[in-house]
Amino acid sequence: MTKIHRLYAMTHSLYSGRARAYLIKRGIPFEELSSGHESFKHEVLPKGKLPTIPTLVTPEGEVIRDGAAIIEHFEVADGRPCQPPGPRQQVISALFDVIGSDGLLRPAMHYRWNYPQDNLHFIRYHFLHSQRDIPERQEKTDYMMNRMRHAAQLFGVIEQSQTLVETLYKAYLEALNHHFERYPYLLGGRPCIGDFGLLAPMYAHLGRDPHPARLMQQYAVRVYRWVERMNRPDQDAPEYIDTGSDFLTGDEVPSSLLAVLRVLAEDFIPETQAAAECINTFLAEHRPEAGTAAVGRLANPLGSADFSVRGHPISALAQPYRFYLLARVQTLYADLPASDQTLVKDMLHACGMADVLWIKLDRQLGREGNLEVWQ
Ligand SMILES: N[C@@H](CCC(=O)N[C@@H](CS)C(=O)NCC(=O)O)C(=O)O
Repeated sequence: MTKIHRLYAMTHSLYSGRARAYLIKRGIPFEELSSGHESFKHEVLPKGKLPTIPTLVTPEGEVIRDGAAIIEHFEVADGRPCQPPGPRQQVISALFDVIGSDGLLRPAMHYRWNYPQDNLHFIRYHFLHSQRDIPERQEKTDYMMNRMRHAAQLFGVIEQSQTLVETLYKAYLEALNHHFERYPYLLGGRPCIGDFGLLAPMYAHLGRDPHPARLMQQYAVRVYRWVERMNRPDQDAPEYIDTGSDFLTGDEVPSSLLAVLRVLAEDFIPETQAAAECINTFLAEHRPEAGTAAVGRLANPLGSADFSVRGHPISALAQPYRFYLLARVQTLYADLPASDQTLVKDMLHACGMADVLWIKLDRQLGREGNLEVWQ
């Protein structure tokens, strides 16, 4: 009998899109359940530790909370099928995973919450139906929606920054659309880890909520198709006619993809720098014991990263998770022979992303019992 995994996830959830697409593309049988399901609270949460989605329950009953951990579980077991072989491609793939997980929260939240005339009815349906049909259902729905609306501000979307957020997003969308004119996935004919990470903001929010989905359909058809493609088990790339079904040969990273990173670097680099400073100050002041959780619910008390982009100040929640994933980029780089390091460094210099190799927290992050912890 086929072994079925249970994925606790929701259609409108940003991080769910990443794990779901991975399971679909890898052909791993699963059923999706809402975190509003009775079993989540009683059977899953005690092992998952935090009520976040996605959380996976394996057929053997193992509980894995966190999208990156879910993907890592299968990657380790199956010989890393979604990691490209070459050093440049590996670093690019890992970097897109960080950017997708933590670097596009402002456009995702802005386009969801600041166009209520187009989005509200649609969003409310999803929030409402993630609650069980109990007497407090409406109240709980309002509470959850207000909490996420507020999160948009915590991530740096306020009235004064909205125009900048849109300008940066549109430049990125245009560059990504240009990249997909030649390639169905980031690195050629099949998805890498970075495709799954990038899908997180690009599916539930930017590719599905009415206002930004229309924007994508009208101005970035190729990106819209990639979002669809990432949710299908086959390659779904008929329009490319003669594309291969593997990563690009010769460790090639197309210049069109570096152009996308050049746009993203504009806020990703100063934000990463400022977040590291903020978290390092927190670490110096609080000296958390080894094993202390480095992840919490939103608005955890680490403080905000203050930085500016094109002369506009932005203040955004500093989250250790960005550095948990960034450490993977840095480990990949550190493990390379010197000649390959030079190749990677030159590539990242060319797109304004070289600093991702050096920006570090003063303490490392690990994972214990489904939580990211300070080491
Ligand atoms: N690092 C986690 C983050 C998961 C996460 O924050 N998920 C959101 C939904 S997109 C959530 O469950 N939020 C509920 C909460 O924070 O209470 C992952 O990548 O899976």
